[in-house]
Amino acid sequence: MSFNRDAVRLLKNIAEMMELLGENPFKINAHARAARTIEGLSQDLRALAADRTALTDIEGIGPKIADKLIELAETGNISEHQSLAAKVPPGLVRLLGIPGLGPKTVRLLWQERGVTDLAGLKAIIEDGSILELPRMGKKAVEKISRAIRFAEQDTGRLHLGVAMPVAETIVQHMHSIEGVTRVTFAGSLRRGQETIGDIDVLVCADDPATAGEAFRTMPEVVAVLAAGETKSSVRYGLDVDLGRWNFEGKSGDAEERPSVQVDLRVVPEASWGAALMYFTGSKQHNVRLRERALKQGLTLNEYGLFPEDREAKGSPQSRGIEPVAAATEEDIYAALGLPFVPPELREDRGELTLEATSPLIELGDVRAELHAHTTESDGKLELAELAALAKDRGFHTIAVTDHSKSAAIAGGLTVKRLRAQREAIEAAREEIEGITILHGSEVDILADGSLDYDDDILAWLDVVVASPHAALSQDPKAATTRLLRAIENPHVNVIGHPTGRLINKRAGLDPAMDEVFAAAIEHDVALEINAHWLRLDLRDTHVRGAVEAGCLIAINCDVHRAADFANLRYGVLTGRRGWLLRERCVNTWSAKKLHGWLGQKHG
Ligand code: DGT
Ligand code: CA
Ligand code: CA
Ligand code: ZN
Repeated sequence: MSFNRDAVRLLKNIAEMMELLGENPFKINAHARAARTIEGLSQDLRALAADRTALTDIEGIGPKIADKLIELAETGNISEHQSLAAKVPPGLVRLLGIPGLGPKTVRLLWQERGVTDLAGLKAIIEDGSILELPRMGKKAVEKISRAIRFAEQDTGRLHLGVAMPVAETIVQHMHSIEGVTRVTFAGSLRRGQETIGDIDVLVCADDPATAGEAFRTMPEVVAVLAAGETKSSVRYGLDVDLGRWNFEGKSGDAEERPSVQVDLRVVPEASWGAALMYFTGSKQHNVRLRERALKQGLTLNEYGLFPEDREAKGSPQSRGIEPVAAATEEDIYAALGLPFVPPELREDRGELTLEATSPLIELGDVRAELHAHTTESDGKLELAELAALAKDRGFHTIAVTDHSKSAAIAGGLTVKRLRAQREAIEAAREEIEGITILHGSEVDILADGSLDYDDDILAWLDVVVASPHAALSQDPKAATTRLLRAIENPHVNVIGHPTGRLINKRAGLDPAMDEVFAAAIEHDVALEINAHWLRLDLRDTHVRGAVEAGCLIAINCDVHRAADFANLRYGVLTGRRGWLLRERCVNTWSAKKLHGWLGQKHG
């Protein structure tokens, strides 16, 4: 549905350029709304574009937008888009992606100071002239500088949750190719890293040339970078909107379709395990394995684990030496005297000394969601829909945790609305059997660490997730004090997305994590791994620290819409990267144990 994708991109871009030109808000909104509508459509609009009425019948598409879609179908472009693009410098649109810079401000920077791109913005920050503009105080400018510094570190690595579905589609495609006997993805993606540089795919094939050809001619391939006998590399086009910010510094063209590099390697069936191990990495983990092999008089490469033969020249496989192990990863680890190391742990963080194989958390262990929003605040699901979806996933408990009153833009609930919600929940409990619906809140942790509802309200709820949402650029000391104060509240069960970071977008809080862990243990508070792939907060290294300190962890999807439940896997991957054992994660507990634990602080 490349037509829908192009339509969304162009309409969004039109809305942004209109904003920068200060045009009529209703017009801007009509384009933005149409773009959102089309994003959510499952039918291909190109098929409808011959029929104006069919287009305007779609809620969110008016007659003017319909004409533009027809124009796009007929000519491949929208003339209004082109005339706007002639007026608005492309670098300016990208500035909108910097947190703290709204359209009004960017417009002002452009009109009053001639700023047209990031370099221009940095120049007026440096010479201080930005401070002469209205609403541009020292604090606001410092915030923008920080956002710029952070965004400049953005390496263009892809979010885990964007890369994973792409890799799965490719794996599925390669499976369907005649003569392909094995397919999997490896690399950082298999290790569940929060961002991915490129996607690595391994296959076994009767005919490597056919497999390579099939890979390079996938419809989404936008460029072929390499086409060797056993190795191919392509750039694969993405349908997701990565935001304007991701393009800065790479291609000056905000219109260009985002893409990711995918490497394919065709490997021999007999050395599948060795190849999988090698290309899963990490590089540092592989180095440790090779060191260990050498100490045992063995040599490890992507073809197998071989007896070391220092005299001979050339690789062991080229001399027809039989490997000690090669077919499976398990065989190779075993031959090295090691238990199987799950991919998520292969980061050279001490995993080779791991003895006990107490069960790491797995996706199927999770039986409760403790952080979910409904239409009462900024969620898209009605209470009953939310409960039904949680039940479908086999959960025994779903906690409804809409936003608290300070989160005004997110539709935060006043105490009065919170009380009314209790009645709706009680009605839903009557209707829906087989799942416990808890009434909770995602209560804002305000900048000073106080919470957004009074203690009597927090006590009255069934569960409290306390999260920082605003003031996320405060200094580490203030951030520590803030989180400790929230943890100390006698009614808080979980700290939601503790740092508030957004991967590649916002650094978030930087508190003294050891103090946070100690307080969480003392006050019996679980720290959340927010499973959304933009957050993954706690991050893997924080989870590791928390687990080592002895904290409880919650893995929550922070559900806003049905699809968010599927993010759970990313939270679990992150937990595993932090060596999270099943029993330390409260979402794996039985209903009885979980409700008992929550109940200590409520009712
Ligand atoms: P990425 O793509 O930056 O997110 O990270 P990886 O870990 O997927 O790295 P990538 O794609 O460069 O290579 C995939 C794996 O292949 C890597 O984890 C280990 C292995 N590998 C690739 N190149 C080398 C190398 O030069 N030496 C060693 N020891 N291993 C390598
Ligand atoms: Ca890779
Ligand atoms: Ca690679
Ligand atoms: Zn939330």
